Amino acid sequence: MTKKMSPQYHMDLEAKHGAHNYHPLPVVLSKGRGAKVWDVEGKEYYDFLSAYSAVNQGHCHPKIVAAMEEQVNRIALTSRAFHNDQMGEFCKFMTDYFGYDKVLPMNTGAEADETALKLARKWGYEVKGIPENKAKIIVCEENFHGRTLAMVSFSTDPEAYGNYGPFLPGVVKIPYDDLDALEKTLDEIGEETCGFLLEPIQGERGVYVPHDGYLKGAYDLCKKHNVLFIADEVQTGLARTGKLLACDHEGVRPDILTLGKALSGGMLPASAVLADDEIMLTIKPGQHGSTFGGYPVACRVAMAALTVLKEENLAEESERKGKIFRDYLKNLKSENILIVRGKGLLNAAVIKEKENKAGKHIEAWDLCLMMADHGVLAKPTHGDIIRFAPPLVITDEELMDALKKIELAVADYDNA
Ligand code: IF1
Repeated sequence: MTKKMSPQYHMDLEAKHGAHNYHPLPVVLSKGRGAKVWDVEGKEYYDFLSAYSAVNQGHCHPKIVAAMEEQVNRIALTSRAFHNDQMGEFCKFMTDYFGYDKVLPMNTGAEADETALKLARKWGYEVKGIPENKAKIIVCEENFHGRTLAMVSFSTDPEAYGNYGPFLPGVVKIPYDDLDALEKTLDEIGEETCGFLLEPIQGERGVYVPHDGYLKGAYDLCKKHNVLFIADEVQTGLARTGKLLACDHEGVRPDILTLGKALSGGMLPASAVLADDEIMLTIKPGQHGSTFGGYPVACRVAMAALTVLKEENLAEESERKGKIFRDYLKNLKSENILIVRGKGLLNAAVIKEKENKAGKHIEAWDLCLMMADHGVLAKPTHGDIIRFAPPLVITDEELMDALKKIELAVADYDNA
């Protein structure tokens, strides 16, 4: 084996010269196709993370790659100082696809959520009539909306916000999945509140699914108090949970919708905010934007990525395969799998920590290492939860094969 091919070589380089802001599983990937990835030594794995749901359409989807290649060879970036011949097509495509008056393109999920917050505040002052600098936004405990300062100001996770203060004012945090808390808070501060921001399923919390009726109930309370219902579908959107949007499960149409991740099928950072004119047109030229937001490559890639979702019925596929996945895991009846939950192909299992026969404490991380040995990649969250989110293009055969490998890893864990 040459030095360049050794996984350790790459991990050492990264540790020596890269910031230590992540703790990845010890695998070094170099190729991906569909639901599979390969490491630098050629070992094959099923990808059960999908880059946190950014590659819903599968790795290197040929139609998305083709769109990207064609565009980068013509013109990649114009900035928004000039028009380009993809932006208008993209805006029409997006607003038809999702049913909103307007779209505002950004790059990352955090930027889309920042944009939603800025829009909500502008709307709060200019349409709702909240007195200057008094606008409040209501967010949920245990949320994850990104890593910018405003987004970590929303966070209740000390890992995410610790020693990054001072934080953004005007943020009110309430428990998730609690309509009474929302009602009480709106009764108190509804008049100066511009928006309520939530994830339809809390991803980082460990795929925490709220009770049926929560989204609709929250939406109705927002309407009663003239507060914008803002859905962060950066992770849950784009067919991941078995519908195009997770809000579709309850027939709720958010006032502001944010998308990211799979909007580009994992090709590049592309995010978007959708809203109707009353909200979106409060931002005037020069008041918000980004160098790369809506650049020609992202526009082309996003249109291709969204076309693939429909052409390949990925929402229906996600719904159907998600049921197969959860049923299989539940039927394992392992004493170490405490809970299996999720919607579509966004799932998680709560893993019991234990002592192995050598008296060593083992937990979800160790099960992930065992799964990697058997050829399935997934990542733990919060120490005791494993997220399972394969690309939605995974075939039935591949899914059964992956489930058998997961079963072997669970048996290793049970017997450890
Ligand atoms: C990391 C979690 C997933 C998100 C929602 C906005 C963003 C995210 C609902 C920001 C990002 C990521 C980022 C990734 C880990 C990850 C994650 F575990 F932290 F929660 F997916 F489950 N809204 N989620 O989930 O999007 O700015 O990153 O494009 O390493 O931080 P971004």
